[in-house]
Amino acid sequence: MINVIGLGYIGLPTALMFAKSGVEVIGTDISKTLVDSLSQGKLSFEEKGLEELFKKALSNGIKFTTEYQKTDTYIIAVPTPYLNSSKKLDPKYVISAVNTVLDVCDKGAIIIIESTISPGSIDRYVRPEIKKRGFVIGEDVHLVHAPERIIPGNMIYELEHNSRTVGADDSRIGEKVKELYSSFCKAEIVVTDIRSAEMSKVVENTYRDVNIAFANELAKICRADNMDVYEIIRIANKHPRVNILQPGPGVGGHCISVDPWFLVGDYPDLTNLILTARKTNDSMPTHVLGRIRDIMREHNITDISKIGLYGLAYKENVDDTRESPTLQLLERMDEHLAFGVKVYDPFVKTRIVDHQFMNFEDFLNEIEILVIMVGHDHIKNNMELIRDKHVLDTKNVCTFDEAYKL
Ligand code: SAJ
Repeated sequence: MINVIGLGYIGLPTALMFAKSGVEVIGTDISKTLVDSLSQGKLSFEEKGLEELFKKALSNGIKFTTEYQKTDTYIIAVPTPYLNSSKKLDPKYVISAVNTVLDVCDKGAIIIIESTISPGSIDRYVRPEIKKRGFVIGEDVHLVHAPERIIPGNMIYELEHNSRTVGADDSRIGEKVKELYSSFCKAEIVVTDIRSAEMSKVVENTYRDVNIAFANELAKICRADNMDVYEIIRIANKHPRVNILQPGPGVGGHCISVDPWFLVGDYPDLTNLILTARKTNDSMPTHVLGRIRDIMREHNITDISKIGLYGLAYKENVDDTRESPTLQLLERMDEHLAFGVKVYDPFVKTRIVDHQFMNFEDFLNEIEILVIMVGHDHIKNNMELIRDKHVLDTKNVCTFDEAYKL
């Protein structure tokens, strides 16, 4: 039996995959409301294929509880926020989960940390905590770091098909954990040490952030000369060794916009490129604001309430709004501007900002300038409804030439 601790965006699908594959799973979360609703068969977020996987896991007997279980394997997938002031990892949830595991576990238990942590965190925060409690690591408990790589929007497929990393102190324990993940992961599972597993995870997300920043900088360069950045990237990508990503209104989500800060926080003198990339991506909502002002000027529009932002999620076809470029943009608009601006997202069904509409047509009826902040399929399928607006298309999804670009 395994105990998966933290039933959020990563822990829940992982627990369900194990259960679907026939592993006995108990899912634990501190939120009683979440545990109750999962026990009643209600999911907490939307994701392609999750509903079906959930049904299968329930029929295979997965249980949800707020209590940690006595078992031999624990998977910790709790949040790892960073401290805004220092940009360093805040390990409080991981530490608290590890401590509660120590309260209940048997001798020889394996504690697998799946949460993304900054390189060195296990040495810095987790080992001292375990030692303080009088446990001998490698005898009383075994430590493993097994970060995930799944992408929201395609999580279930990627859980099965992405390669994974398992970092362990003891390679025999690493092999044991590899076998456990092989129950659902069909791709290569690399066994390494804990420091390498921590570092490679953060490096992967930082690589993507730096590459998106390059595309975003190109968008600014092309705007300065009134050139079409998408055409430039399309042509450049014909080169066999060039693969430029897509510019956009900013980088959101809880991974790519967060993990590079762990490196910047720990190695401030060695991370010029990474820091500049972060700043470039963080500057994109301000760039969008400049483009909105251009359009208002061009069409003599002064009424801010005629602006509509389409999309609150951090990217297409998901309902997750963490660090979303739209929220960053709203924060940066001065109070006067933010006051009247309208917002709509078909995936976000609870009201989280002022002037948020729940109906697309009502939203369109109120606005003259439509800013596409997220390229949901929904907007791609509704092009005919937006043709009469001044459209600022920050995601290059419009099929008509009149749309303004980044
Ligand atoms: N974005 C762009 N241009 C692009 C690609 C993405 O502006 O060409 C933006 C998106 O719109 C979004 C942000 O970047 O705002 C991040 O989106 P994403 O789809 O690149 O990545 P995430 O945050 O959903 O998931 C990432 C993935 N990491 C990598 O691709 C290296 C995923 O594999 C990780 O599992 C996940 O972080 C995580 O949990 O760490």
